[in-house]
Amino acid sequence: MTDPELLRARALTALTAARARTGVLTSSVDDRELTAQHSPLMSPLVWDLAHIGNQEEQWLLRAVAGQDAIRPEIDSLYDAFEHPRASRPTLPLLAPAEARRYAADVRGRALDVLERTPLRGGPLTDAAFAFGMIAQHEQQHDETMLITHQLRSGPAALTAPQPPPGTTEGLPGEVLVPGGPFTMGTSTEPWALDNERPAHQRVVAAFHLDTTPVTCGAYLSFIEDGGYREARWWAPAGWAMVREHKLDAPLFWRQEGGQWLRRRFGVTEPVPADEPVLHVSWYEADAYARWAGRRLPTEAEWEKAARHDSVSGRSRRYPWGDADPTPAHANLGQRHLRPAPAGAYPEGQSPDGVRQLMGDVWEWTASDFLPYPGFVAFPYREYSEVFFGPEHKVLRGGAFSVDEVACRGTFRNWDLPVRRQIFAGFRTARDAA
Ligand code: AVJ
Ligand code: FE
Repeated sequence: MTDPELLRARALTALTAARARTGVLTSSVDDRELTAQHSPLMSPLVWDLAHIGNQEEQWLLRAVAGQDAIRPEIDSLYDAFEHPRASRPTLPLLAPAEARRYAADVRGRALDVLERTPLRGGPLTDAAFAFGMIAQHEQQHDETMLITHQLRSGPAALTAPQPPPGTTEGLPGEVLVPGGPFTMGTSTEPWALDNERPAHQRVVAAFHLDTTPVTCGAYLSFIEDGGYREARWWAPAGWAMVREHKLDAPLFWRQEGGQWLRRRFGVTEPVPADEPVLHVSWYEADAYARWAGRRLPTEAEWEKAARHDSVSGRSRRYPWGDADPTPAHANLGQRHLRPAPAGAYPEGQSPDGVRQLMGDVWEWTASDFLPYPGFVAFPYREYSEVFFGPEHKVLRGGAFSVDEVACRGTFRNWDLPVRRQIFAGFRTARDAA
């Protein structure tokens, strides 16, 4: 088992990094904006803040340390299943100053618990997992809050340095991923969530996968070829969505004087042709792939491309190997507030030469969100299990918006196929042979 002091240090680092990001996202706008609803799809930012504290209270202070509730009366306000997002602004939520105080109070106590609790690692029931789960949960809400920032109007509130350059020049358009069995999922990754478990064998036939995510430039060709006007490219429900909402481009794009512009975090700019396309629904990704004579990869194909090393025959933690991500491997952690151009991050490529599998944009897959054989819900059914079924599609690989604690080769995200506000793009595949 791992050294308990190392487990403690890892938990402390992850919790501290998450809270620093939460601080940036909740202090870069004023109190009025924190309590406003910027979109019916999202909570007010102040809801996320107190929900982060409330989950930490429930899972670290009460479940791990056996403490009594600090404020039992607020639990139901911050229960995501009791109140849909659109209704949250009408609840008697904690005001910004109160929410900050509450989250800080919980954190102070959680760090005391961390100091006193023996950590062993290993099974999910060990406290080491609970700390990792809470750090991930906060980072997931930091991504949710970043989506809210993207949806708000008004001048920019967040800034970040540009991502590294990249080019597809000299790269093949697609890569052959060999067929055969591989190990999908994990039974050993310490902070992997219930839906990533257990490790099991899957057989995938040989297929070709795009070397990089589909770019805005390629997606523009689909638009200009009348992609949004032809039913034959679309799944029936996708075509209905296009008609009902009169869609003609990704979310946040608009045309002006013959030029496509895109608004991002309060700044409008020309659509960059070499950047992975972002803010497309599953239906748009699926339609583009059909138009291109290709298809979306299945979730198993995506994971094989990202983790399988044909030399050792082993599945690794990341495309580049087992080492934790560094800024040279992938665009993660809101370090940059946009994807890097296609072809960036050569150090992060897979053994077969697939680039940008981790970070930059979440990638829609063809697959429904379903449990792996042997799935056991932990710590509660509402984390993953209640979402299993054909209505949610799986996204893989994480985006610039996701921290590395909430992203790995086995990590599974899911959403409805109509969703466009998430930081989602895609890449395409085709059968070999
Ligand atoms: C895994 C991103 C779909 O935001 O609904 C946050 C993560 N779960 N709080 C979501 C989550 C509970 C979840 N996603
Ligand atoms: Fe949550």
